[in-house]
Amino acid sequence: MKKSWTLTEAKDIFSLPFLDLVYRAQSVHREHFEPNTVQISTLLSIKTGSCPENCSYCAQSAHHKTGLKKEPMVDVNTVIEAAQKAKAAGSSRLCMGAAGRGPNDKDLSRVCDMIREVKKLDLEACVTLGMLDADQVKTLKAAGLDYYNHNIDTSESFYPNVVTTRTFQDRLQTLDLVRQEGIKVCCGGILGLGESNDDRIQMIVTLANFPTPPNSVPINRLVKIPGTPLSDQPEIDPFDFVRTIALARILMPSSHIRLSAGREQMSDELQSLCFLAGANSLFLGEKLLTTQNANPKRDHNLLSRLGLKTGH
Ligand code: SAM
Ligand code: DTB
Ligand code: SF4
Repeated sequence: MKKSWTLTEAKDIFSLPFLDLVYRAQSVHREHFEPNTVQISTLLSIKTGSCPENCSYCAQSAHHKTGLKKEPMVDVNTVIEAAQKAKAAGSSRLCMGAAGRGPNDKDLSRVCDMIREVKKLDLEACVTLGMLDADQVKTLKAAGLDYYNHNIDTSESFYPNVVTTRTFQDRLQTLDLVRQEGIKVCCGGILGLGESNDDRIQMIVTLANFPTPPNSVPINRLVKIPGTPLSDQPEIDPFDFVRTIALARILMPSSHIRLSAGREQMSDELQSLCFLAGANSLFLGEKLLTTQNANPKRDHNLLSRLGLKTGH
């Protein structure tokens, strides 16, 4: 039977001396993955801005004045071009993100066309569209969707500090539907929202205790967006950031842990510590959804200096 983690067990691991923690995470990593390989995904925003949700970190929420230009859903050709470029750059998955509480029928049908085109290019397809109902999940599965991204973002108790237009339970419900339909789950969160280490630990325990842990766990470091309530949020202690990655690796040994948003503002050394702590996936490409990603040249250079290969 799958192990269910308690908060106390997780806190004990998180509080180990830093070197013991990283050593343990790296040991677990080596038992489950080829140690010098990172999986690469590329992001594309397919519908941008004017979102009715009030996520306090997000550039796309209509509740904040971020100056972002609203863009309607892109056409399928834009996706094909982005997918070809991503593949040529060494990416194995295209992740398409749409602003909004959930998709309408017209959007969903176009997203299904996009998924089919991405799959034709022999890339994995991931989408993140907000809340879904059971029929929408079935429609996406039928189109060949590999992964659905839907983050829990933080602990259940801190969640109302971050967004109030939906609940943590709403998030879990969509995730259950996706899992039950046999679509792989990509689910993680953001560090640096003002949460405590206990919130970070609780978030990782929640993910690890899902009926099956997410196949992919994106750990984002807050990208501070001017005009959002979190624009002046103090920086998270980098060692606490690495500790959270290590905990995720230890509690979810077979999941890909993705060092996601926020890499542009990280040193090469901090990113390397994250890899040492078990992160084995990243977003490659000029842009995340609305903000700059780490420069691809810098990324290729870093991977080469560390002797890291790209793969699954
Ligand atoms: N609207 C959909 C949703 O909320 O599920 C999909 C897009 S949303 C932008 C995807 C995820 O990106 C969020 O759940 C959050 O974890 C992450 N994210 C958004 N803005 C961010 C920021 N400024 N810094 C770090 N991560 C961010
Ligand atoms: C995830 O966890 N991070 C990605 C992806 N899933 C969709 C998005 C990061 C967005 C960063 C802020 C921006 O570019 O707007
Ligand atoms: Fe909308 Fe998603 Fe941004 Fe929240 S995170 S405001 S749901 S686009």
